[in-house]
Amino acid sequence: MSFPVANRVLSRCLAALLTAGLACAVHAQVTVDGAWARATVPNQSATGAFMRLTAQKDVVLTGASSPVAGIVEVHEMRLDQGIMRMRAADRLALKAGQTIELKSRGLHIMMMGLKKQIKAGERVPLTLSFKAADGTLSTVETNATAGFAPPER
Ligand SMILES: [Cu+2]
Repeated sequence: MSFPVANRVLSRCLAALLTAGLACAVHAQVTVDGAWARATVPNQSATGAFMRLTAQKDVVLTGASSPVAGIVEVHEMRLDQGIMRMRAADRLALKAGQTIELKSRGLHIMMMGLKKQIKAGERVPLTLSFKAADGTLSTVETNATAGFAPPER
């Protein structure tokens, strides 16, 4: 079995295994890749974060949080009578083995009520919450690299 997730998650899994004997495979159901957040200018209150998500089994992204933002939501962009609008997407379904890309002008993680300026090069901690079809809840922690453009692949 492999754990293609951040070391932090893995170490937390190991801790859970050691202390409670819990199976931790459920924590490793989503891989986050290429996470970045758009850097902000002083006093900017909101920004977006983007990444690729690959689930090992069918899950739904139910929410997200970050210590640097008051509110974090999953947003989708919609063309509405010729105007691009964004709105909260309360459930984002991930199919097993299928990569979903959250990107500029598409699905994104919206961080609002920013508590500080996000400077290019900083790492922005994000916790993503998932729910599997059987009701199992899990979280994945990632660090989005701040910048004004997507990182080179
Ligand atoms: Cu948004």
